[in-house]
Amino acid sequence: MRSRRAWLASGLIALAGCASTVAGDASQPFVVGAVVGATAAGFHAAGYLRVEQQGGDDVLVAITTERAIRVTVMGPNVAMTEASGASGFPIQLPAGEQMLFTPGGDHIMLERVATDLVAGEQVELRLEFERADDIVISADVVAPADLLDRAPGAGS
Ligand SMILES: [Cu+2]
Repeated sequence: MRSRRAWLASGLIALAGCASTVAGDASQPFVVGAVVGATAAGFHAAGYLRVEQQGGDDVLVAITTERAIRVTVMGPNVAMTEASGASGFPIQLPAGEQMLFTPGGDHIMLERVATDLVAGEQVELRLEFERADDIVISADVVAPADLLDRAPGAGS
């Protein structure tokens, strides 16, 4: 019997497929299950997603959004601190691999969001690659208590 987490993950994959501009194009990266934690204006919002690369080697150059000053990468595998001013980008995306931003691991931070991010709404994120076309996705804003269930993880 499939776990609730697995069921949720498959639902998220379907949603991400609708939101991605390049879904189904095997030569392009695509994004699965993007969520952002509900956050009050002025604070940093954590974001989680999985980027899969079925094409050749590429580089994730940046993630941007109109809802925050900038988007950075944080976590145990990122050689930076918030104080260093570095963004954590660019990130290598080798052919056939995936990049997982997950709770407890590396994640993205939407720095000082301009207005409240309210659970139930969506935030547009633009992923910029060295080779592939930009991908624009709509990440679901999720209450903090629901993030572990909704975010992509190693088990989903
Ligand atoms: Cu963070």
